[in-house]
Amino acid sequence: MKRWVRCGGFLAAAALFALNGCGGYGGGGGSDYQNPTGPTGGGGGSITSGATITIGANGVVSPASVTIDRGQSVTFVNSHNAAHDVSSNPHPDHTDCPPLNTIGRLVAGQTKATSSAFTTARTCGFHDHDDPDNRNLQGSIVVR
Ligand SMILES: [Cu+2]
Repeated sequence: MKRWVRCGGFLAAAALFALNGCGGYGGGGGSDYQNPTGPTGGGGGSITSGATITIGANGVVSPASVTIDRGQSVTFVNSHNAAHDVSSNPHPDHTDCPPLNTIGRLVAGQTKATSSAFTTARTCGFHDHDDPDNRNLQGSIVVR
């Protein structure tokens, strides 16, 4: 009598002998865990940017306050001729709104969106970590 252990054969046999080393069953998925450092390749750009904040040529953020919906990111544009390090309040711990810290250092001319979304309804203040007392480089994101 022939044994029914050929892979891809009779479906019932395949199910019965799935543990017999046929492999390939139920191996899909497994890619939905959160990458703690944010997307690096695939998956980037899937978050909608709810607002854009520009550091102007005059070194002043504009607008200083924006409102976004939960689940959105924020885009920062550095049009100033110097680098800035966008970080969450409070300085120096940066603990209020972790997505803001994914901006980090922006060189002159660089545009960057937060790589994670704002998921908590709250007001997120930010500052330039290299110049934390400069009110021209401070602002807030209202997450609703
Ligand atoms: Cu800081």
